[in-house]
Order: sequence, then structure tokens, then C-alpha cells
Amino acid sequence: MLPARAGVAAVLALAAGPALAQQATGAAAPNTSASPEVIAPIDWAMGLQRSAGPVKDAIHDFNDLVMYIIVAITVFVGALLAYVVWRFRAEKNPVPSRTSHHTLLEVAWTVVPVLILIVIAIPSFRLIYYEDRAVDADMTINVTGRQWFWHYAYPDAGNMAFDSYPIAEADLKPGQLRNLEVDNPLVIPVGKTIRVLTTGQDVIHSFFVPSLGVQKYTIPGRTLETWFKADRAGTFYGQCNQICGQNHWFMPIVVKAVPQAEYDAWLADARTRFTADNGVAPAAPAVAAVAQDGATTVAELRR
Ligand SMILES: [Cu+2]
Repeated sequence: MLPARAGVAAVLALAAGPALAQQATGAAAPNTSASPEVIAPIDWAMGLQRSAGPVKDAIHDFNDLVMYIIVAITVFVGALLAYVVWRFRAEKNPVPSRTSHHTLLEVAWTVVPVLILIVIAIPSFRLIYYEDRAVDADMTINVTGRQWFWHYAYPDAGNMAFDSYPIAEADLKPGQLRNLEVDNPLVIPVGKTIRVLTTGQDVIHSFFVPSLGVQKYTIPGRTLETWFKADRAGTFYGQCNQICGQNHWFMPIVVKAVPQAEYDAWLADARTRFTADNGVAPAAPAVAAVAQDGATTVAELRR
């Protein structure tokens, strides 16, 4: 069975592919100079959203691999069916074959699908683990899903935290996107690995920004981790994609990736504005602390 063993080795080699690394090696430098991109849903678009970072790039690669396999299987099965219909039609085969078993065929149609599943499974698991944890994160953002708005905390910047509400249709400015625009976007520096810790305040939401390849449930009482990195400046739109309740539509997400200097300026301003709003003095950085400061948000004060 040497050829079979060689075949399995070839399949495993194909499935292993190049390793996924969070730290770019030889990849293009972050695009911080080009004009900012806007990535949002487009009417009648097909396929996945454009990528704004390495996680989404990896998702695109895996999606392409599976698509090639799907196309190959569909073409093969379609051609086989057409051939069988033509070759074994009744007028050419008045006396049908009584074959009921064919050992080699049965082994083949068991082993080949298993090999195909291995080819899919190995990069699939690798992608899941790639998305799972941030290696050497540059900063952490705590994301809390609430009924119905997002609460973002920057533990590396003291107690800086703020709420992000959607902009009502009547208040949209020209060029703003309906049901997607928010008052306070999540601002991040370009090219930095951002650890995201999600939790829920009340019901299960889902923090979903397709162009950054991030989707994580926000579950009350639990903290989940994921990460993303924007490798270009831009505005990236997402939404809660867990059907969470009557104001589910109320939870758009806007991530603004800006060059480091612009981020630093925003952070300095935001720390003054939001910390003052919250009535909380800036504290020492509490890296990876979970956002449990829900009672001190603007919304609480508004009530
Ligand atoms: Cu939600």
C-alpha cells in the first residue's frame, strides 16, 4: 500500500500549508499613509467583505481553499452523474447489471472523503486557534454588550471607558450610513495587535466586525478573548449579529483605525472627556481587567 501511504502524506502536506503567524514576517508594512478605507456592507454584494487585517486575510485563505474543494467535488459528481445517466441508460442496457459490491470502490469512496475532510480540518483548526488568543498584544479593549448599546473600556489607559450608541436615521449627516453609524466609534491604532475581551451585561450579544475577522459572543458572567489588527487606516463597520432582543438593530459597531500619532491625540482627548463623564478618576493601567464597571457609564448617569 505504498502509493496509498504516499497519497496520505501528500494530503497531510497540502493540509499543513504555511504556518499562521500573528507577528508579520516579511509581510508588507502597515499601510498608514494611504487614504483611509471604508469597509461596510454593500447592496447585493456577494462573497466575504474585503479584509482590513491579518485575521480576515487568514479567513479569506481558508474560504478560498474550501471553495476550490467544493467546486472540484461538484464538478466531479456532476460529471459522474451525467456519464452514468448516458452510459447506463435503459435502451443501451436492456439487461441491467446485478453488481451489488465492489470492494475497491467502497474502500475508495470511504477513504477519499476522509482525506478531503482532513485537508479541510487541519487548516480549520489552525484558523480557530489563530483567532483564539492574542500573542504579545499591544493593548487590550474590553467590550461589553448591553441592552442596547456597546460599552468599550481601555484598561491600558486607566479607567477610560465610554458607550457607543447608534445614530438615529433622522440625525444622519450626508454620507453617513443608515443603521451603521454610531456616536462614539471604537478607535484603535493601525498595525497594533489588539486583544479583545468580551462580556455581556444582560443578554447574549455578538461583537462582529467582518472586515477585521472578529466575531465573539458577549456572554453575561463570562469573559471571552479574541484579537484583531487593522493593517491599514480606515473605518470598518460591523453589527451585533446575535439576535439579542427588540433593539437588536440598535447595536452597530464602528472601528476607526488611525495612525499612532492620531490615536495618541484621540486618547488624550478621550481620557478627559469620557473619564470626566464617568465621574471616575484615571487609575493605574489594569491590563486585561474585565469591564465590570458597567454601573459608572454615561447611560447609567443619564437614567
Ligand atoms: Cu446584540
